[in-house]
Amino acid sequence: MAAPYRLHYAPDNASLVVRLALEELGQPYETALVDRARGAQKSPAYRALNPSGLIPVLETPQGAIFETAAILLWLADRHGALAPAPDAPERGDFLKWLFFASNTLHAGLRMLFHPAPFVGEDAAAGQALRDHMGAALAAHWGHLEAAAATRPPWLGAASPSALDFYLAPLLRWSALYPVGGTGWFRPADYPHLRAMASGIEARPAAAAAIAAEGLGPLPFTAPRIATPPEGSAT
Ligand SMILES: N[C@@H](CCC(=O)N[C@@H](CS)C(=O)NCC(=O)O)C(=O)O
Repeated sequence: MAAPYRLHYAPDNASLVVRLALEELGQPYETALVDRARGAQKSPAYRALNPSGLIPVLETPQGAIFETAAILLWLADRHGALAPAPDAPERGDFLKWLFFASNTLHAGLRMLFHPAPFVGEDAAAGQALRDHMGAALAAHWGHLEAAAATRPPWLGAASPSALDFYLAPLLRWSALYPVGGTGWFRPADYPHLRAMASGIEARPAAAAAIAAEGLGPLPFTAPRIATPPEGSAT
């Protein structure tokens, strides 16, 4: 590898979170497109990097790392940025919301977007799960909005955190997917989170991601379906 990092990505996938963090950190990295149209994330070669066959993977000098939150935390610790230091008083609060974003919010969105792995192909069962998850996810976003309203240094501050770079894409996907099924998500209910997303949009990291993945001019506050220059965004 010529650069210290290689990001295995697909446009507008969870790899976007890692791309934003790498850009913000100013770290050189290579990209490797994972061709979802061919199911390349389930290939033996990719599973050798991430046995669950999910995007992203970040190859590092210390080996391949998967799970978005783990990559964020590893990068933050390694580069001493984007997160409160391990001994900082706000470290615990930062960690609990980072893991909430990953374990609860992101995982819940996956169930909303793709109900079939959880309830099978029955359309009514899929819709029932989507209805349930929509209500649950609106509550999850409400918890994060309440946290953001307290103006902590790790959510929506002038200097963005790894959590901000995780939540901005999650806001985007909540507003976009499933196409025709986003009625549960009311952006106006989350003014502090929208302000955070607007701040992220103004950063060079977002400009780089927009160019690389075709995200549109306001990817986090007024998202539209990606038109990536290469690869498929689905
Ligand atoms: N828990 C994983 C979830 C990652 C994830 O949901 N990846 C999606 C793309 S956004 C994926 O690889 N989907 C392809 C598939 O399910 O086969 C993480 O945090 O990295």
